[in-house]
Amino acid sequence: MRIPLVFGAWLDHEPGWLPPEEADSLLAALRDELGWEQREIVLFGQRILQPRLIAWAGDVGYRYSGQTLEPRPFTPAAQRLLARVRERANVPFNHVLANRYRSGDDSMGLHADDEPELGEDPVVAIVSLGTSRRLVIRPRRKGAPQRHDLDLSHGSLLVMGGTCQRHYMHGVPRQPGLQSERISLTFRRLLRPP
Ligand SMILES: O=C(O)CCC(=O)C(=O)O
Ligand SMILES: [Mn+2]
Repeated sequence: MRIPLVFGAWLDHEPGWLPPEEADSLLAALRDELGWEQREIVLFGQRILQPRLIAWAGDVGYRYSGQTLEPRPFTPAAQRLLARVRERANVPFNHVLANRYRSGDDSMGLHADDEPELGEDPVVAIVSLGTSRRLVIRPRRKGAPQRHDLDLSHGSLLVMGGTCQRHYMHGVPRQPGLQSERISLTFRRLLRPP
């Protein structure tokens, strides 16, 4: 379902994108295959542990939040999913960042995916597996209309496109009391360094 936002931004949300059995087996495979770690980031000059686990794959290094994710090969399950997401979004993604929210205490702060190596107005696709979590989407400009909250369920796909990263921020707030896990995979197209 295409959701137009203001200023040329849009979302494309497809809740049942992966059939449940396929989503189940992907969740199990990615949990095992990916090299999960909890990284330190620098926030307001202080080193803190990210409140979630991450893993990634791609043949171009990615710098974000003061850290560098060095190139790593795609695992078999991540490679299969990459091919499907590329075809569905019609974008030649070459990088995936996986986030593992171990419970409702894990989260991701409001941010935009606007690093220089993504180029102007990048399309970013998010595949969700496991427990549903709320993705909040907020306009950057105070008073601008249209905030959006979406519950991203098992097997769903969300594509953020147009000027979304220029005009909106997104994040996954804590949901205290939630005991179960979610893995999200965010697909990006990184431009190669010159
Ligand atoms: O977990 C999510 O749905 C959001 C992930 C995200 O925004 C990111 O990896 O940049
Ligand atoms: Mn993001």
